[in-house]
Amino acid sequence: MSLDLFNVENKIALITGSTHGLGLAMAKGLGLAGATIIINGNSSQDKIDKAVSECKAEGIKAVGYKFNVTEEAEVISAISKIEIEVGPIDILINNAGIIKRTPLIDMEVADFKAVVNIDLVSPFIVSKHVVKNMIQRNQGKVINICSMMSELGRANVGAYAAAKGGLKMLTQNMATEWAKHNIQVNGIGPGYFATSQTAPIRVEGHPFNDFIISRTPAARWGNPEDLQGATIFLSSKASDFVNGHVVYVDGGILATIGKPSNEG
Ligand code: GCO
Repeated sequence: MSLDLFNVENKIALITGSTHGLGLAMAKGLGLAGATIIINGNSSQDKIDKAVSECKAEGIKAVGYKFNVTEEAEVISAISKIEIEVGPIDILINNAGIIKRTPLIDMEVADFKAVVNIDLVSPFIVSKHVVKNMIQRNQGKVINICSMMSELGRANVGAYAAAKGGLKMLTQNMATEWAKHNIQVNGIGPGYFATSQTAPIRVEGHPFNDFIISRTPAARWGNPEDLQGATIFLSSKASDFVNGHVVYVDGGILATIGKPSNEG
């Protein structure tokens, strides 16, 4: 079997929210496989520049663009600039997202809307404007970063679960509408990974840390690099007939109801 199937050499990949964490890890995975990666963030130019420098130090072709994925005018302008200055976007990874851990009964409506706006509405906004060009070229790859919360509820992350559950269905609808243009839309559902987002619940001895270790058959938190294989698969020819699926990279969490605490 030709490894050309997984070739992303010289493809151009935009990864939203990729200055750190899983977004940066997925970007590096594609970059180390030969793609040109576009780092995006909205918090600070310094963070974008640092991420780009980090990639370049590893021999990765990388450029950075600062824009707010929730603001359609900024997205339209940024995509136009990228396609002129870098080239046509072959791969879009909608990774930008936030989480707010608050019981629903206590959650402010504004906070609920903020989570949904970034985690669900922005993949729609960015995809709509990137895919317009992919349709013209009759090819493209879109990957939406879903979550365990695309399938399961968890106390105190209701807005996030609503958004990520919606993102799974949006992935299926995007696939339904765009597959005829040779655009494959799929998702990646990370399990519990060691990132800044999970740092507060990953502290040694934190009840949630112990819970995740026992709830995950692999008995460990994911490392961001664990996502690079699925990212390359869904970004390459190898997935040209894969549409609307979420590939869960979760150490087995969704495969099991778990085990009694007294079982080894
Ligand atoms: C949480 C975690 C999760 C993970 C991931 C699981 O508070 O439950 O932050 O949301 O980040 O999304 O797939």
